[in-house]
Amino acid sequence: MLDEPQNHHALGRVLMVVPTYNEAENLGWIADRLRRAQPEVDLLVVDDASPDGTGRIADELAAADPHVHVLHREGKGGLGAAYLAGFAWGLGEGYDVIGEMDADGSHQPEQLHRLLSALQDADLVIGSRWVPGGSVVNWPWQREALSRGGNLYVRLLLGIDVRDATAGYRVFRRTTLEKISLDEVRSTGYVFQTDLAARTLRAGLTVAEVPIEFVERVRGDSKMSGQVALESLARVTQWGIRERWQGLRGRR
Ligand SMILES: Nc1nc2c(ncn2[C@@H]2O[C@H](COP(=O)(O)OP(=O)(O)OP(=O)(O)O)[C@@H](O)[C@H]2O)c(=O)[nH]1
Ligand SMILES: [Mg+2]
Repeated sequence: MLDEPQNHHALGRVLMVVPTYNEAENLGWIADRLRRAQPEVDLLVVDDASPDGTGRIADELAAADPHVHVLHREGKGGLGAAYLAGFAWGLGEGYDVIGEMDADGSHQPEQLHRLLSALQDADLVIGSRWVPGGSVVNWPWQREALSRGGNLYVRLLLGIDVRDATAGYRVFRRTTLEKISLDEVRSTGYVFQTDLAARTLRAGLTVAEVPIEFVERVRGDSKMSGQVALESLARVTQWGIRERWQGLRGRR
């Protein structure tokens, strides 16, 4: 059954990367939930010198629990940059599976087993809001419309068959991260997620989506900004046009 925790030993060592910027109110809570839900899974906090002391909390958690690790970066460099640093660390440490999860409780550690189970037959698994069974708790309709619209735009323009390409609850096999040229990724904001899904498909690898219940943050401030949204729109449009252009030239 979907909701019964299962044995994921076949996957090897798993690391969840959690980027943080001013998540002092959330980090201890989410780390505790992950450790309880998946005692075998390690956690890497990637903190961008949060002014609210999140980095110090991460250090305390790491000192008390060998499954928790911390990467401190010098300043706010964006979600994508934080993940790239976290992936490099995880690959260097020899993890077999490396995942992504937000610190604000939107991605429930209690549902991680769904993603890990599906990874037995895929190269990337996305916890998806917009597949049957997926849902969002506490979103105003404008936010839902933006996410659905954004995903539709991505799907049409890039021609990728992923329902929730912008979602940030994911697990990758290490072999996937090794094949998708991470050194060429330039996206810093949330478009990073779409970028990596498209790269995985382009590399001929399989992407699976499993339904999750996404819970809007209840504590702390959002880091979503107009600038981040604009980066997404601009980059997706640019990729779409480039692929179309290359497709046309290829047919001549
Ligand atoms: N290290 C690092 N983490 C970041 C940065 N920007 C966002 N994050 C983290 O990335 C995760 C997602 O950011 P959120 O602010 O929750 O973004 P969101 O989910 O689109 O926005 P909300 O719906 O308001 O929560 C959180 O854990 C943030 O703390 C950054 O520049 N650096
Ligand atoms: Mg959030």
